[in-house]
Amino acid sequence: MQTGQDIPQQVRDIIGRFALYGDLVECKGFGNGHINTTLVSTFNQAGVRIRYTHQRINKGIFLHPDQVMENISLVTNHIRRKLEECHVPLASNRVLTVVPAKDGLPYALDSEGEYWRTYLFVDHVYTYEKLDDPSVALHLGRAIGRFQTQLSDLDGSLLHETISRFHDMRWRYDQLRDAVSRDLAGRKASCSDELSFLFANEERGMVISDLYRQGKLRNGITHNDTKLNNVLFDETTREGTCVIDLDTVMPGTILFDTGDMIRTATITGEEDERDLSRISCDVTLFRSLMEGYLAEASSFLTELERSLLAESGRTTALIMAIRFLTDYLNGDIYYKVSRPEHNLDRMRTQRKLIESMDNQWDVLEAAIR
Ligand code: ADP
Ligand code: GN1
Ligand code: MG
Repeated sequence: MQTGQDIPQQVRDIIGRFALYGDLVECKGFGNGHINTTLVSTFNQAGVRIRYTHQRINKGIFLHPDQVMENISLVTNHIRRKLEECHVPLASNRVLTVVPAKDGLPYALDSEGEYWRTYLFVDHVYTYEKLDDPSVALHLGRAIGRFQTQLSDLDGSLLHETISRFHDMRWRYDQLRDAVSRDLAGRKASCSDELSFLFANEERGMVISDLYRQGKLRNGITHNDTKLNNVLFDETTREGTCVIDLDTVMPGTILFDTGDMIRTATITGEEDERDLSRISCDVTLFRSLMEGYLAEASSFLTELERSLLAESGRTTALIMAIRFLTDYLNGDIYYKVSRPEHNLDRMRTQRKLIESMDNQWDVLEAAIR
């Protein structure tokens, strides 16, 4: 943590471009995201301490950060309006609040041309990297179902596609094939078994992606990154109050979101766990997650969507396995890594999760029914 005069001038400069009052007294790195860089600052505003989140948007991944911020402003304003219409108290705990830059834009550029944004810091919340408590799974399911309900009447055509073909399974397999044939990091031989697994699952993996492409699944607005640690849980009520990390909010099928929620909430270990004996799909967590989700979403789910809920979890674990292995083969250019086999380890947990789901498939389907 940097306090007072220790805060580097570069950080002071970028924070100083936002419309914030008072004196910057502290700043530190925060969170476990794979993509953006997050800082939390503390300001003294005439004796009251207040915190903000500042994020550098990863320009290598989000090629148009201004469009990302346009989407986020649209979505957060829409949700805030809904909360206000329904007189829900404490809206700023329940939806991200974008703090504009001094020129009124929802982002600011630093001296190196990097894009930054600022949010109010949501305080008195927990985030989880993995779950073992079914009641948290229930709250997560509700939070994602509520988020989908809140966005159900927003016109998807107003949103930019911030990463094109993000959930397109065919394209992900093409990227994997490309990475295998280039073998840029010379790692192909070390993952032949993992590659066989992925190619053996190709046909089944296409089911949701193809139905979506053929227009057989509704096209709505989806978050596209509804992993467990992108939901903030209130310390007191334990409710999943605020869905964050909105960079990938785009048009899509709600199954992209149920999928990531199932993938990250039902796995019994962390995404990069090396001891695979700790990884499986926890049916008790799955049941509670679905109970919470369906309590919010039953009213708008179609029969087809409902029949594909378990499949969405399997599909998202598969697409993540493909993306992690592709990045491993490419020499770790996309995800932050802290060891050479980090992406390979991540792929292996997803594979183990899929195998565990397959072993309990009837139980998962029965839980939804
Ligand atoms: P990434 O894209 O890198 O995952 P996130 O937007 O998810 O970035 O932020 C990383 C972490 O920072 C989150 O998991 C959460 O713990 C924390 N965080 C982000 N924004 C806020 C906020 N407004 N209030 C409180 N915590 C936040
Ligand atoms: C990334 O930003 P973060 O860590 O929440 C990734 C997601 C993956 C996830 C895997 C823009 O999410 O798609 O599901 O890692 N985000 C992007 O943990 O690629
Ligand atoms: Mg995140």
